[in-house]
Amino acid sequence: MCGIVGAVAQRNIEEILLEGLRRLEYRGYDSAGLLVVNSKGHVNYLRRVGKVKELAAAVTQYNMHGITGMAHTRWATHGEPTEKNAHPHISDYITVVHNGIIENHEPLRNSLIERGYCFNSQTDTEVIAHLVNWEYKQCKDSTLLEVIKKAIPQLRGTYSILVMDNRIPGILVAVTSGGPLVIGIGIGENFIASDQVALLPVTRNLIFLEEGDLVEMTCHNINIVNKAGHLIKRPHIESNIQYEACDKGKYRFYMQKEIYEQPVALKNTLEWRLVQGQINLNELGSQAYDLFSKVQHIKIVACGSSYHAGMVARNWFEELADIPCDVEIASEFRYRKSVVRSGHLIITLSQSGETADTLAALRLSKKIGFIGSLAVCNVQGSSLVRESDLVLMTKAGTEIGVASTKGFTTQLAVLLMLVVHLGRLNGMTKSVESNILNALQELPKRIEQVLSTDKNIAMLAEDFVYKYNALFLGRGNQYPIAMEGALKLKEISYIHAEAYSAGELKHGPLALIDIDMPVIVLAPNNALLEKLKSNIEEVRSRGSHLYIFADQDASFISNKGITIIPLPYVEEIVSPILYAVPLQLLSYYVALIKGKDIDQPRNLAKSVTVE
Ligand code: F1P
Repeated sequence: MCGIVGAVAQRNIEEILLEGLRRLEYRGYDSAGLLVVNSKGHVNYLRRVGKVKELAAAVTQYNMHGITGMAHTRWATHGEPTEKNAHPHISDYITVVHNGIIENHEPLRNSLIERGYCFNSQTDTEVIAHLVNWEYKQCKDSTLLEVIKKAIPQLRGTYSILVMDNRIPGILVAVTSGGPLVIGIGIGENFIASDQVALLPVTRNLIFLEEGDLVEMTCHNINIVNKAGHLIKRPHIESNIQYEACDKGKYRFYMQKEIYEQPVALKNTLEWRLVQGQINLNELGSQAYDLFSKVQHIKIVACGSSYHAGMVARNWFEELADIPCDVEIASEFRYRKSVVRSGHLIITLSQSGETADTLAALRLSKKIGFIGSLAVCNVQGSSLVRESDLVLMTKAGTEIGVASTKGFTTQLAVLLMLVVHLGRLNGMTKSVESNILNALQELPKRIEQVLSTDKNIAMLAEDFVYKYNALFLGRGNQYPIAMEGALKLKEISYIHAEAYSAGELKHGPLALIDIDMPVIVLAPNNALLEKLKSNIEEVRSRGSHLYIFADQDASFISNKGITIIPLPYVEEIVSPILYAVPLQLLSYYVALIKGKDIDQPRNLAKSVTVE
């Protein structure tokens, strides 16, 4: 993961770099660093363990200034999150920041050690710094760009890097081998970063780099050489992204705010698509009509919560639109041979649009015969949005908490609308469509009702604080929601949680059941309820405490060993969306009571930009 930002200017850039890092912190936050060179050629260099605010405080304390430089916020891949492993890494006068992984770092490190280099860190990045330094020494008259051209073929992996020679302020060289990089063009100054949001305070005039691009950047010039070695021009794009300087308002945590924003996020996602009694996705344009008329199979690819949304959508596509659909974790899909059928459409799901494995899956799909791609995404201008044939945006607004909440529920809403859109082409009746439309329209109100019972869920959370494990059970479309609930609890409260399809209990997990294992059951009143009740009895008779989320009018009664959490009635089809919400609240409150860093849980990052 990691976020990188660089600048070549004629004014002090340290605050520009720090603001860039604050906006890139979603990519990693275990350490941060910055190196700037001032107009007299003096180098200022600082690294700190922890979040960007630690670095910012140190920068102020040391009164650092500079006109050329680079900064980095890290998500550790090679080496612990220590100051020594924080970027930038330096080899004499060569400075490097890096996002991604150098896969052959070990042989390179060994060979550089043999050549006399001493390593100060455990990172793969330091290998790049020494390698560039070595190549520089081999051809003393070469420019930094020429030297880097020699180093690149020796590096394997997916990465983006910035390099500078501290002795020559005013020049930055950047390389991208699959990792995102965007240039920001200023007036007499230029910038570069892993994500455009880092650059928006200084410019909206952008150039998105492509895989294999090598860039030499000064205050007045930007030279781009493509993978084939040709000097090329890439289009300038005026960014229309609204970066919401998200303030927590009355909330203590972003995750809390984002949970409570769901009724509005859903309204924003739905409203303009539900018109005159119809679900309208005309935004997809006529190209979509041609593509959809050929669709015979769907493959959904995603990671994390987005994968769970994909599992729900798979059931919807098969049940409502009669389209065979399978769903796969992106990191699995990209490394196995899968059979692509005729009329096979790939749908990628990603809140951020930058998840490395999901992007790689999309890129792979273009080579192996899929008829087209559609992305469901929450971030305008993200790589997934730019590279997909068709895009449906969720309108959740910026999601900052690492654990996805409104990103997930709005994804489900968009997917259900897409199911109807495709289902129509496959003969879905008007009455089925209007049932779904009504159910979707009701949803924001029902979610508000769930949110208004937050005090009960906060009380329930007390029961989980001293537990080490939890089991989540669901059937049908509640099974992926059970998975999502378990993921949320793991992510932010560090309680080990597993989800099972309730029917699988007897096939192993029942052995885990005892008084120390709370069991959370998702039990809306649907065709599988009777079956689920039998599963519930199997658990109850073995001593676990059951927490049953059920329709308020269902026939469950709180009893010894059973706590019922009543939820408002919604149409079965949208119940996965509604039932996700109390599980988000539950994990939020458990993490809150345990005093965890809810928005930035340990070892995680909002955007998983390495595989
Ligand atoms: C996928 C994901 C999220 C999770 C966390 C890490 O992201 O696994 O679901 O909550 O933020 O990344 P995306 O592809 O949906 O952006």
